[in-house]
Amino acid sequence: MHDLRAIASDFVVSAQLLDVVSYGSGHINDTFLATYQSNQQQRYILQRINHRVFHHPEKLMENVLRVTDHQRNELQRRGVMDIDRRVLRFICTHDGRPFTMDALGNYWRLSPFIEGTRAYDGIDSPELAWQAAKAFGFFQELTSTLPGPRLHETIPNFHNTELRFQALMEAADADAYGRRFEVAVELDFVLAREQDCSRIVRLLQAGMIPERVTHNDTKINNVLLDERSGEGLCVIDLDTTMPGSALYDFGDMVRTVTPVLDENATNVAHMGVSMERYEALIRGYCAGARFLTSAEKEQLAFAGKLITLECGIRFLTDYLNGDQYFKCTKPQQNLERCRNQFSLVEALEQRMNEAEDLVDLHGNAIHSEPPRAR
Ligand code: ADP
Ligand code: GN1
Ligand code: MG
Repeated sequence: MHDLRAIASDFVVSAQLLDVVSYGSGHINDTFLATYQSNQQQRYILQRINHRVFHHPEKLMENVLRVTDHQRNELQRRGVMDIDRRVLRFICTHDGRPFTMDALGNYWRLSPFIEGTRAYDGIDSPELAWQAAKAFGFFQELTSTLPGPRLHETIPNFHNTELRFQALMEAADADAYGRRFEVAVELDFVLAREQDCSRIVRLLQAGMIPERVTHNDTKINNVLLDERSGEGLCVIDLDTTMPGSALYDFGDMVRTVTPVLDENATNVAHMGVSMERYEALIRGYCAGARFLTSAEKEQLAFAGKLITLECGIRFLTDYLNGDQYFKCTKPQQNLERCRNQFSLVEALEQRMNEAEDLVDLHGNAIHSEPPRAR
């Protein structure tokens, strides 16, 4: 579909391109693994930025470079050695830009593949949950000192759950694809939780919780862990790094680390939550994000449920709108994804008191060690 060799040749890499293959499981961008040969093999991630979703890729890349440059400087200042394994780097084009455009108006970027690491689509181990959460928390700690103007909002109102609720209601009213009759149960599920959609947005608007530079897509496969030691090394997929709330980042970790079934599972009657991994997440995140205020900590447990509800709302809205946003490989996939997320919302609701107790127990302690295996 794309002339990947021609695109790759726009970037300054002094090696011969061997092959380019599709890579990863993201829902938005197109990701490829490009292998080059010089004295030895070198691998890179070649990525098409989805400009139907990200309307201003130049501004997006400006954000990403500001954030990664700052993080690199901070790590240097702190005497960290293996910085290239801890911060993404982007290869310039022959005319000095961090991305190229193809003849069809697509935007592409190239980043060295960080070897000896792994991104997990789901994890069983509390220790890895701790490592991932610590790395995401540390990412926020590093960006908290970002100088200069406010970052661009690459997708405005991305986590404004109140507006996500409204968008769903509008899609249901319009019913452009005649699918509303299939989703009556799901719409009732959301209507019963309308108040929840406003809670964090209102706290932010009232200044009760602070706006921070956050990642906003802290899915577990967006952090690279060291293949051998499991250490959380590098936070990736920085397209939505912009002003937000720390709660959204913690919430998305809960959404993707604690469920016993992954996001694509359809046997949702078996959905449940691993409280062992939940506890590890709280401990890891509070170890990395030492700046959290007590008002934020009070909402941590709720945030997990909220972001899961929001994600389900987004899948359902996209289903009603004819699957325009998330990549799909089969019919009704967005509806299945929505049902998966809503079953997780119910499972999280059942464990809410326990989750709140865990936040009370660990929220103020700084655990610098991963949890011990039970
Ligand atoms: P998407 O927007 O498609 O989710 P990501 O930037 O998250 O794109 O990349 C998809 C996958 O590619 C990741 O989950 C990870 O496995 C891998 N990946 C991306 N960048 C790198 C990198 N620099 N080094 C190693 N693996 C990477
Ligand atoms: C998308 O691109 P990816 O797969 O990391 C989406 C997230 C959703 C996630 C659900 C820019 O993330 O917001 O939570 O799918 N990214 C964007 O799996 O919309
Ligand atoms: Mg990703």
